[in-house]
Amino acid sequence: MDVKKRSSDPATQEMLKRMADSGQENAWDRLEAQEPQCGFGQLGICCRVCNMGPCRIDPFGEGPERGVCGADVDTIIARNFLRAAAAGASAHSDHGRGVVHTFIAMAKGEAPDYAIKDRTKLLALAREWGIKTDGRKDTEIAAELGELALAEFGKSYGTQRMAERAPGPRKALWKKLGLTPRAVDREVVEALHRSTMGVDQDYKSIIHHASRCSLADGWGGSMIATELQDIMFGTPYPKHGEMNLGVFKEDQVNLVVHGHEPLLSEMIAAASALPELVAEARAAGASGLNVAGICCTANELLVRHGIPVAGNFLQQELAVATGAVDVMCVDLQCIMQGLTEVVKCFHTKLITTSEKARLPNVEHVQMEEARALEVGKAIVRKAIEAFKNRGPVHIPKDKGEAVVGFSHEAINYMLGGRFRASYRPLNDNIMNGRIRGVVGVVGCTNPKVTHDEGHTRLVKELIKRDILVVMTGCAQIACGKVGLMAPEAAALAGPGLREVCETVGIPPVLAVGSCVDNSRILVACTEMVREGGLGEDIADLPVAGACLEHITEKAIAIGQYFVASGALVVFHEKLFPVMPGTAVHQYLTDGIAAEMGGKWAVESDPVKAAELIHAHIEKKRDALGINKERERKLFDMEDRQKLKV
Ligand code: BF8
Ligand code: SF4
Repeated sequence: MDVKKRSSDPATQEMLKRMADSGQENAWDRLEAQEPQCGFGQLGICCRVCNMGPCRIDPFGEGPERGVCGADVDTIIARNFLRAAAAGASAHSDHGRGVVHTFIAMAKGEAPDYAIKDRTKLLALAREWGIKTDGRKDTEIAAELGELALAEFGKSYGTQRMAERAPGPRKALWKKLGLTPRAVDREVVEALHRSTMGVDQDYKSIIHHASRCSLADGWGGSMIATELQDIMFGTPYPKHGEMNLGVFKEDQVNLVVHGHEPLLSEMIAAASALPELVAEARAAGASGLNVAGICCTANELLVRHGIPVAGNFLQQELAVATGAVDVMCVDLQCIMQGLTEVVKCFHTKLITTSEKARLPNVEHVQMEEARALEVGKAIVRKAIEAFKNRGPVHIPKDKGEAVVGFSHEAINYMLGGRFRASYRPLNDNIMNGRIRGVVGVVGCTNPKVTHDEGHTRLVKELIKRDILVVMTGCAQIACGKVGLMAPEAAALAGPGLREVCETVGIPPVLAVGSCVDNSRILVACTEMVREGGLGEDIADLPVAGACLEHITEKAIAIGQYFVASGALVVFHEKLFPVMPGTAVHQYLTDGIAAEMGGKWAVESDPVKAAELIHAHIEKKRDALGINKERERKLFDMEDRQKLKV
């Protein structure tokens, strides 16, 4: 086993060796056991939509060219793509709906442990949605806002309210193309309907709906999740954070929160700070209580409270294998069933908390919003109890220091200051060329490629080229671990970006949050357009998105909503589930740009991906006419030098 091929992260390499020596299995081992994986599946050319199948198309043109129903290769790929986007949109949006339910309960006084933490945001969103705010109690406003937000998931008529935020030309384009997202549920149901046997069989029409359904996620379910979480838990502002397995403390009770919905983990974090529970932990022989996160629940707590992150998706089993985790408390999404096996080798107590995400033979403590803090306390007590049974531990030393929490409001504030918060300085620095553009590097970590390496190498290459990077998800954790989100990382940036970072006091890589927080990037792009000087639409901006290690269907939904919002999105060539050389591949990576301004690109090599993105950004700059400006300035300087001679 070559651990360096499996991961570029030293803590992960260390734990991989340890697990191998102890005969414990993890995702990399199970991937090896699966090999060779089904090539048809990888290329998206296997259909099991109906029971005349499963059908597969021969990629070499020697076998069948159509499924039993007559579906061709493009239809089959597009249908699989649409179903993935719909599943991804469902996951983000069902998380969003869960948040709205708790939000309404909070507003009605039925969830007393939750409160309005960001009143400014509550009022701003209420006004945006036409809710009367004068002379009303905050909770009254919140209750009305919550009901309107809930309707966004299932309303019978109309389109997503959040989509109104998009730049004017983008909204006009969506309207013209019939892409303005309606209710989230409707888009998802229609996606499943269209992709059943014998319905939509024109690949462009199928991808068209993948756009609409994904837009209902980005400009709907995800954005609602982000906004309402901000109101209830606070909008992120810059703070210190630490990331990697080295955040575990040998002498403390370590409680890991893992998943995506921060509703309960917020309460666990609050409970762990209560003096009575700290005293109980001390009485059990620990020096304190240490809450750390994994996956996007981690990102949520990190950007709002600076709670440490133990690792990203592929590190969940490794965290248990340190022997230092007393409780691993999971909510939903990206929770490997493999955890149920690895906990058998340790004292670690695995606890599920959402009725939507159960694991066989695992203790379930149901999250209840009416008594959420009590549930949080009960889970902390279970961790204290489990601590007493702890065996030997092995905690890798590695951890990265970072400054995190760059919500779009924080970027506004950092750049413009309290009294003139604006994106003007960012736009100016893009226009004067110090910053060439902005790229969102997001998404998962996949064992099929070297863990973390795609993200970290790509990001280093981008900042070297004076491209500001914004991050979410597991990619954010990958880069945080290696110090790319520390202010000192400015030293790795090109001279222009470095100058801006040092002047403003930001790192060259900004941690924005969880995967639903990709909606913050949509809002930031819209603000850049609104600020002026960089075109009229997101498609005009020198921006792009990238994910070189994607796993989940959620990543497909995110990619497609960025494409349909006008951005270039780069995925790893071998992980993109669309067979090269097909009409649908050609469409997604080229033809779609003529309609939407955005498109997909595929590239396996992080350096080449950075070059591709840089070239795209320079093309956008040329089109905006802002590169000419720079050339003129350089010419002026030369002119002056000549004069001196
Ligand atoms: O929603 S990046 S592996 S944890 S899916 Fe999952 Fe992918 Fe990580 Fe967050 Ni996003
Ligand atoms: Fe085969 Fe068509 Fe059924 Fe798919 S829908 S399994 S291609 S018959």
